[in-house]
Amino acid sequence: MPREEYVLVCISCGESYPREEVVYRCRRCGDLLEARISPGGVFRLDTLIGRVHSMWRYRELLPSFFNRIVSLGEGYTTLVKADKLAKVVGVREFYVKLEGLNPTGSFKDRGMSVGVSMACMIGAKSVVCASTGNTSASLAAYAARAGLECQVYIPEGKIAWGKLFQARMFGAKIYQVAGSFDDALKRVMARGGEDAYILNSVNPWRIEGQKTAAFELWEQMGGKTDYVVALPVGNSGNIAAYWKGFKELQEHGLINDTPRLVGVQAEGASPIAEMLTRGLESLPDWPNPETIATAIRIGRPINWKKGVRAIRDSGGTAVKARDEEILDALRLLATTEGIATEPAGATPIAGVKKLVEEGWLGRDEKVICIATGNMLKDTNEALVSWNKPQKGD
Ligand code: AN7
Repeated sequence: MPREEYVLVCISCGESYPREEVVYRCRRCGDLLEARISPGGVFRLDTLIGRVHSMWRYRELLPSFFNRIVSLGEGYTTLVKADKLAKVVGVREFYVKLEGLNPTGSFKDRGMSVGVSMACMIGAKSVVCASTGNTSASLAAYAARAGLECQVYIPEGKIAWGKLFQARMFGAKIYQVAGSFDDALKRVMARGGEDAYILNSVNPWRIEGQKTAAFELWEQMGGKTDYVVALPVGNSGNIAAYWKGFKELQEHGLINDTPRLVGVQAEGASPIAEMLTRGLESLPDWPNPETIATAIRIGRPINWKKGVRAIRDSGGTAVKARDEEILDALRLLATTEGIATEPAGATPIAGVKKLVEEGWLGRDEKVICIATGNMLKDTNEALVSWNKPQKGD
């Protein structure tokens, strides 16, 4: 079978770059880049049987040119059917994808497997990212496995302890930045990756790994696409990755229709939802993002153009959830189904509840919510407010 061909293409002006060029923004117009693939062949449902139980089972639509694949067995995560939750929320079928089962406990591992493999390919000695927590935990682990030095920039005091512990355990150099994630990312991007390969989701190879979650939903749902997929949105790299995955399945004739994608943001950090609900043409300024879902405490999503395109082109929508609604959704999921996630991972459930109440989602719908991170990462007791001692206890 011929090998796939890859090239990096600007999403605005179409300028292209060789696949191994280290470039994060189009040099002509400054916009985002996308890794574009011409596959040598494609999988079908039956050709996947017996393949490795990781995202690398979809090898025809992933890079095969690496000299080494840095993998910890990421992907192929469980999709749980949640019948009680379907009843409570008021839809026909409800599923939750447990991305917290990935090696470091979040979906970021999919992107890091491809991204760190690329870092090895180009001969990088050091990798760097800004992070609200999960990206840093994941990059630190994959860098350790690959033998690379890892630097992470995090907003001081604003990431969950479990995630900070992971980055330290995996040996990353940790820099705390006064300010938000957006300030930390600005710091990383300003240095331009001169001494380290940047592995935030502005790096198109991250998206290549994360798109495999869409292939998995297609496989797990028996080749069907008659559902809505709801995801938490921070930088909006992940929702863009799901859209890329579904579009590729469509381009290769594996599906006719694509699912609608719903992006859910925490109200205090919701520039994309604000932009879409108000019909704005560009992202509103959001200088002080704030939410208990620290993973998505992001005011200036670097991938907003890709994310907005994914939501619009899929016929989906964006919705906001208040912190109390996110925590209610988390408790609901936990107590009705025995599934839990970190707060950001419960935002899609809060969003879906709202969309059912508003009538955007009909009672006949099948809904898949992506629980993006493991519950044990963020065990801040303030979250479990229902256990606060009551007066008289
Ligand atoms: C659990 O770790 O941005 O919309 O620096 O950790 O692709 O940004 C985390 C994001 C959702 C949002 N759920 O995904 C980081 C970081 C969880 C997350 C998101 C994140 P994007």
